[in-house]
Amino acid sequence: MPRPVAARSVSVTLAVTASLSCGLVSVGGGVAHAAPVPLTPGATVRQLAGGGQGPVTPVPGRRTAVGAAETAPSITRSEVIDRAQSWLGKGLKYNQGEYYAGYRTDCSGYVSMAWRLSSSLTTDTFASAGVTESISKGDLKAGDALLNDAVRDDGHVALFEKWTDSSHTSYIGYEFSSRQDVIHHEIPYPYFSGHGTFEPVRNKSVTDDAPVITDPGMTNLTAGEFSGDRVADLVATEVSTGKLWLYKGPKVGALSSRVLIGTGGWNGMANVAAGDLNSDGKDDLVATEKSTGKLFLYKGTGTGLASRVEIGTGGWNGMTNLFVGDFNGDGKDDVGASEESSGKLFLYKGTGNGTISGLSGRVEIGTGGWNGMNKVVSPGDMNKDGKDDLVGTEKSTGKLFLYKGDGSGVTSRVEIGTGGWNGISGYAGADFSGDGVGDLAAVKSDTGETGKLYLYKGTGNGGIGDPTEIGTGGW
Ligand SMILES: [Ca+2]
Ligand SMILES: [Ca+2]
Ligand SMILES: [Ca+2]
Ligand SMILES: [Ca+2]
Repeated sequence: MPRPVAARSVSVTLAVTASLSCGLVSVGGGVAHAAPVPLTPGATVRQLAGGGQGPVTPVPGRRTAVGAAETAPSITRSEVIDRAQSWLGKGLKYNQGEYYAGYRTDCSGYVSMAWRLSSSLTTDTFASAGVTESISKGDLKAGDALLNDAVRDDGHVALFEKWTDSSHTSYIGYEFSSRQDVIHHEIPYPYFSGHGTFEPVRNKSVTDDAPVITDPGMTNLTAGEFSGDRVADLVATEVSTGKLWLYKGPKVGALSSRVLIGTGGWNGMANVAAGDLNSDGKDDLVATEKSTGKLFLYKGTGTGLASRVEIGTGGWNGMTNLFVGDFNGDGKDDVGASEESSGKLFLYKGTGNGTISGLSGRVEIGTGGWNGMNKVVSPGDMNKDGKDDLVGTEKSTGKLFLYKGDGSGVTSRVEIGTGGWNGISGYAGADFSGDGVGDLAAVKSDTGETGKLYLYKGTGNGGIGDPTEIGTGGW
């Protein structure tokens, strides 16, 4: 997650102009701290640094630590940085005898907070408590620290975020300094001179964040009947360009049949789903704008899409698994989605004129667990009972399930794919074959690679048949 770096554009003089021994900080005689120095662009900042700390103090309400694993619970690097960031701008004043949110308001208390330790440890106890280990300069990553492990006022610690540039002579770090309070700024490696000996250390319980794997080919697959010829089409976003393409049926998946219907920006949209929300016989798209959480309707014109209309004012980033179909049996397509926070599945009833019911009018059609499902789509009717159905993948098992529509919601699920569907990077559902039964078009690809597109035809009894390759590459 990108974060503002307050000191990034500031011209910083890294020379320490005053030798500030941490020993100057005296608890009994009042804590010596200067007012925070405003970092205005172009300003030359006189670096005032250093630390010191009060005694080891357990965090109230936390289990008394008896081992390193309990002192330092597992935490990701991005969580450490987020926690460090959370104390910025709060106006907290350096004070070895004060606490905020259970942690001591000094250098080691601040790092203890960022690492979510069960005690505010001190510079000379991080290692002896089994929390930290020494690492090399070259191993430093976000959430590690530069530590002077001297006792009391001679010790200090700063959190490492990232190198300033490839020379690795200075870094951007967080610290609770005796003279500048909580600050996020550029620090010469390993630390400002005159403050003792610093070495790079790692909290052994800090884990690397899971890599963000992007789907490099086509993403946000969805399907519907856009061209008015009663043959379903596939719609997908090209990751490299953010363009939206329509792959016309019956040659769904063929590059030769694709038509540009969105010129850019579609990488900023999520939860793209298709259905006819204005009852004109042509399917429309709905999609969430990631930056605002708004839900938009893009009416299908038969040859492309009309300009978008806002149909949900916000909060749609908290919803996933969007699908469109008629799930209350009134002949009008509705929007369904699962709520990430509660795992509930909701139906937002379609009015037939392009709008849907709001938050107050939504109907719960699934009581929980839907946040454990992935890629929920409505391919139409899968079992020839005339009612739209849902298909989705269970994240924990990779199994594919059918949830039959019953006119007021969906019934209990039936397994229609025994596993491996987590390896499918995306799929869309519609009747591609023209037999009145919903089918799936799915991309099989290795992680981080493009793949091929396959058609899984609906059998008519709710299941799907064996895959047929319909897109040879780039998916
Ligand atoms: Ca329409
Ligand atoms: Ca309906
Ligand atoms: Ca059905
Ligand atoms: Ca079919």
